[in-house]
Amino acid sequence: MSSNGASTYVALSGGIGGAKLSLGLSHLLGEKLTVINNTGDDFEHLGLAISPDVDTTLYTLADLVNPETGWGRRDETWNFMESTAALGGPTWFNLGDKDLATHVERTRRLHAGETLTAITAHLARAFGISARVLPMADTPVRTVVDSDAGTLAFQEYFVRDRCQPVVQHIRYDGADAARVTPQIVSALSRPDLAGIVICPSNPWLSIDPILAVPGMREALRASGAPIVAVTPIIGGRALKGPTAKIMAELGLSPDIRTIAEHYVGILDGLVIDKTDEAAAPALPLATTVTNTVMHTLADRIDLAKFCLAFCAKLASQRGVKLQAGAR
Ligand code: FO1
Repeated sequence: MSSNGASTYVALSGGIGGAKLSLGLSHLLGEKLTVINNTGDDFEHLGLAISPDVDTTLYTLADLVNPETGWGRRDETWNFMESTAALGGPTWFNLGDKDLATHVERTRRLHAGETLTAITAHLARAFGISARVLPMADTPVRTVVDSDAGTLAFQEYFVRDRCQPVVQHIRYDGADAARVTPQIVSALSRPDLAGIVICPSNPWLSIDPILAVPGMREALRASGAPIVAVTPIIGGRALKGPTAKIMAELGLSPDIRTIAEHYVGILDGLVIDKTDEAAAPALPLATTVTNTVMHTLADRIDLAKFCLAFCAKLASQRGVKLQAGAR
């Protein structure tokens, strides 16, 4: 067991919904939590290395995030953007003055040869975060969207074109060359690892890039810890972002069953919302029902608590099965 006997947990997260649950988990777990973040949204913009999902997790866990948008910093000023506009530079991707420092410092350290993992750990320390915040890889993996408006880099699709293009195919360029980092291997091989939580992020845009890293699925399964996911779809809709729209465009019905089928093979259990309770019995895996809508910090902590309890339940059931069918 770890230092004070408490168990450790790993969360997989991308986007704003993922960061919300990660905040709930961090309040319960502190340094016992490791968050593996999607970096498929990353891009180079204005010569800067931008890692939106990593930064959304950092700002959210540090209580620095803009509460209105869920990304960027609260109490921002926009002098840099105003001056960029005056010079005719691109302003479709808004970089606040405080947020800009994060990108400049990350870029400076990358040019000095530091890994994204080391830089992210430095930023987490600088922001006073006790959880471990990791990128999913230290080499570039880029989510690319083939659409009716052509092939788009993720932020062009998501921010510049406001998710309007019709998605035909999503790919993760660079995934084949990526490797599971030593820090992720270490977090997944701890004997006190008690559960893995896939946050309510967009499976296709935020979680699949993480699972596309060669060896990641195997490392997650080999950890022996129960793997649970919180549904990003409630009553056929996503609370935020283009999940339901993308599912329809990919020819998938935007419902719980599609999410369960998408994650089959990796999941031990699925947490669904009370709205979809009737669908639970027909799903092809262990399912549990609760309120998955997170408006307040208490909601985030309650959902996190529920996920940890679900992991414990699955682990004890697995234990019973093993004893019963002792092989
Ligand atoms: N999202 C927007 O909709 N508009 C923006 O101008 C924008 C700027 C931005 C800057 C830094 C950052 O870390 C995130 C930013 N985001 C913006 C959000 C970002 O596109 C998304 O959070 C993720 O890429 C998908 O979850």
